Amino acid sequence: MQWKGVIERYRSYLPISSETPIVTLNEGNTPLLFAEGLSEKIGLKVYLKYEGTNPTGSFKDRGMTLAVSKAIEDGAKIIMCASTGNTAASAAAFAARSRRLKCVVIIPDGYIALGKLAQAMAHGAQVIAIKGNFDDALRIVKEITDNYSVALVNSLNPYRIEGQKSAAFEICDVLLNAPEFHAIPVGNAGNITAYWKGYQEYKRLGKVRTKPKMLGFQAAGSAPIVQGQIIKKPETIATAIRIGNPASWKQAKEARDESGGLIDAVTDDEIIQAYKLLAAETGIFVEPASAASVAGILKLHGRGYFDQGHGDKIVCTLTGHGLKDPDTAIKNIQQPVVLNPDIKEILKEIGL
Ligand code: AN7
Repeated sequence: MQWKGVIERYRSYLPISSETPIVTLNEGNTPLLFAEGLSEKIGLKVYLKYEGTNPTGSFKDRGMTLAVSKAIEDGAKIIMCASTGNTAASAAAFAARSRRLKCVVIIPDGYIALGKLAQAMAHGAQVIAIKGNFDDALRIVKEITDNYSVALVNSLNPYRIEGQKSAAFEICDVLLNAPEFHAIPVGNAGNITAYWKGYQEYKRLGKVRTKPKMLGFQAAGSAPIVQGQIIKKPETIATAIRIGNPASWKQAKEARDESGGLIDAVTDDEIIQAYKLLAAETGIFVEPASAASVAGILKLHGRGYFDQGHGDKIVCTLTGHGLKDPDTAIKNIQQPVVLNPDIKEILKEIGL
């Protein structure tokens, strides 16, 4: 039977009625891949939840199907978000899919990856770039959506969190329990909030016996939760998580503390190393922000954090596809050699 998206699959766990018009791109049902090399390195069973196979190439589609369906049910004509790129791409696609919503996105000029900008534009969103960062954009979008009849589809919208919790359900449905640890990049902190909600609900309903320790990772130059203060000028190569004042800050700390986990920072160098390792050794191409979860567990392994955990399972969410950000890929990976169309030259280069 064809997969029909996260609302159809998890309808009874979601605030959906028979009246809700469902807008879906058949998102979700993403692969959970065992990572042999990483498991050997770390001494736990490492699984990768690869969200890059969602229709717009990131986890945002899980929440957007719900946010957009509910916006239409509530009579909205226009949806709006601030975005470091992926939310914009997803909102634009679902608005197009609905065939009735106008979509407006506000992005930080010069700091969104090329693929995401291309998506938002291709799907016909109105794209407004501001001379400011994501936090400035979100402040403006909140003010507009508070005062005009425009639906906010950032993760402050509770339906976004409801949809995104489906990723935790999928993991539990495959592993037949929760993993011992769950590692995840943290930007605006909606996703760590959503996963923790999903895991808690499955535990409460008796679908799983345990809950994971939540391990969140921010980029070192954009780590307000780790530093305990707003970062006015966040910086990182991982533009998706270049956020200095996360909307779900409080909920992220609750996820960390209630689960007995942690939120730590990883440097851009650590992110790029993990990014290259994933591409070269697991066959999974992610965008830089996504590699923060793997960079994070490698860092924790380095300081002996997992030493007691042999045999345990850890799931890393890989939030978005590598093709989102071709510039970073080309800058950080070896360039092709250019040769004449001469078979001898080419054989020599290959070493045959
Ligand atoms: C690939 O699109 O905030 O902690 O505006 O695109 O839930 O914010 C994106 C965030 C991780 C962080 N990985 O998730 C946006 C936006 C990728 C992302 C995050 C984002 P949250």
